[in-house]
Amino acid sequence: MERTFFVTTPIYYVNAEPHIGHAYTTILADFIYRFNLSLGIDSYFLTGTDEYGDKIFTAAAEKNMTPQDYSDKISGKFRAEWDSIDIKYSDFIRTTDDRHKRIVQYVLQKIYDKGDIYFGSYGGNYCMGCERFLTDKEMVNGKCPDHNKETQYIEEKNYFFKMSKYQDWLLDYIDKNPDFIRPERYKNEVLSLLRSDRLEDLCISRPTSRLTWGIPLPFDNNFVTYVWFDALINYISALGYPDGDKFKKYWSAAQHIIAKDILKPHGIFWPTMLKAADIEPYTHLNVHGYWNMDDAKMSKSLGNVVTPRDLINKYGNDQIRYFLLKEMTFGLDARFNEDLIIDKINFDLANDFGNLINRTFNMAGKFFSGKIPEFGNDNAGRDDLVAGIKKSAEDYILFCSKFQISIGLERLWEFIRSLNKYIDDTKPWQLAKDNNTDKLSSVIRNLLEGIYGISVLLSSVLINISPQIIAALNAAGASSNLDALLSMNNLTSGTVLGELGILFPKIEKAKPEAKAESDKEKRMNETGLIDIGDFSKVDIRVAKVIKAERIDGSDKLLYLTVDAGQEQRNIVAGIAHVYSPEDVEGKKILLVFNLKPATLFGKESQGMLLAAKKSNKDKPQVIFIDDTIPIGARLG
Ligand code: ME8
Repeated sequence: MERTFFVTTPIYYVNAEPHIGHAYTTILADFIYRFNLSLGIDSYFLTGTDEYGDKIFTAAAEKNMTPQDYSDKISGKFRAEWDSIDIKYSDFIRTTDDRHKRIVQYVLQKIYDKGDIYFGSYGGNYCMGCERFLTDKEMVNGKCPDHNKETQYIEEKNYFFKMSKYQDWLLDYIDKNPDFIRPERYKNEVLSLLRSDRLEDLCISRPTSRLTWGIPLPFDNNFVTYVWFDALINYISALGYPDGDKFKKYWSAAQHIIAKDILKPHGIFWPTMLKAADIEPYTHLNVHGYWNMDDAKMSKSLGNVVTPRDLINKYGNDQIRYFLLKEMTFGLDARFNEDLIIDKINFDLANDFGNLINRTFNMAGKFFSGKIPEFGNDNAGRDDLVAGIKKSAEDYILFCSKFQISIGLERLWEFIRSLNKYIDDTKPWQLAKDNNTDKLSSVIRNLLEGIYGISVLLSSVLINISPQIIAALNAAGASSNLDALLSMNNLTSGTVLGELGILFPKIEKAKPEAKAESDKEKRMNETGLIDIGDFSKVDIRVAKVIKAERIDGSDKLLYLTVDAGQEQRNIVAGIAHVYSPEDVEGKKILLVFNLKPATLFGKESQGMLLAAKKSNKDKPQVIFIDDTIPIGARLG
């Protein structure tokens, strides 16, 4: 059967306008959709808006609008925003679409007829922001920790979905399909929720006496459907479940992308709902972290919301796509500020890729009148370049397929840097001086071929600039098939190169800050001292080692799973020659929480355990922490 691919974003609530957090998920989905298309896979990309429920009803009332008018307006803004930044979604679903309402009712009826929906009474703490009841464990000081708001105690008669019936099935399914939820930390989070408690049944209705803005239950019109039960079904209603061709074609290849905030509905509610409705589970749930504005969560109430369009107008669409995809390590939170964007543009795009293109095009202009030279007879070094692009391209494809885009891009950049080094090593200007046209032709041709290969591979990221480069190489009609690409022999000798100009202009940072920064660095260099601001950048937290195991092939490394409070982390620690796994299991340690992850012996280390040693010759002593200090406590 032909390979297919189906990617979804969450459908966004229409109580807020699109911001950079929404844009990230949507750009990531757009990237992965184009990336799969470029591999020749028949792909489909769904996004949309979530329009029912208390939250939307209240937001509309505040604006003196009907919920439908209000939803039309904000949903339109999402769609316009995505159109303006060239998001190539295949379908945009709204939960107020008739096609969606019909299917929600169909699924409800199906599960009801099966006996998995019953009528009962429930009292619980309801968070309006999450649109769900929170368990006691999820609340902190009587508040929802995500929304920092008091929950409301609500008791009423309602319909319930027998979610608990599917708890064991789900545990087993996740065990048997270890990549079902990825990265691993979120799988572990779902597993620990499933293992720690008996699942409660899910309340799936709201009485119309309290809320009318919802889809009526097909078996009792005194109730409307709970917004999460309705919203999750968008992923199949858009495909025309149960009989639609798209459902038949794409559902078996479904991959959802969400941020960690909505893990529970997607990791627990949704698979159990699918199971109850006799529908195959999705293939993967891909969970990314949060963009934080210099460590504060981005939110309307904090007034630090960044709109995608403003940023793109300022820095360019391709530049922002590259920044977002490169900066966030899959699964971890990332810091967002404009200095970081400027650094990525200046270093990766302007210095590395931009310079490579400028230098090569300039030399081709100067030495070959702007024409693509033939390969010469002396082509020393070409084999290394061919091996280099092969390795980079394969890694790029491998990591991007697993949503580890930032690692994939890094691998591609290794090839870009190697081409820059090839220029420095072969010194084409010297070859020209020596009249060594034969070797010079080979060098310039190899460089142009390399630029072509990179541009094709990057065309799902640099959606405007890659085609410009390819056109300037007169290669719009050349093969973009991977094997052809890796042969580094795709261009036509003798054709004239087009003009490119500066593709990635360098951006100057705001002066006063830059100066303060360099003054600070100078002071630090002079005195060896750092100030409190520098120290506070290091986030050190108390964590408890849940599991420790040796890493095959290394006698120094232990692989630890630690509970860091808000989340579990896996870390690689160089202590196996001093401590056995049993020595550290159950102990509390200090963890550098905001260290960029690194991969050692094929394992990702998501932080660093603190240990001390007097000199390099001594063995490390782990700093164990008194059991009275709570997990997650920050050092400072
Ligand atoms: O939860 N960083 O909609 P929502 C990264 N309607 N991603 C962010 C982000 C941030 N700071 N802020 C938002 C809902 N997002 C439901 C979904 S699906 C059946 C129903 C992104 O408008 C991220 O993808 O609150 C997150 O999961 C989503 O927006 C939440 O969107």
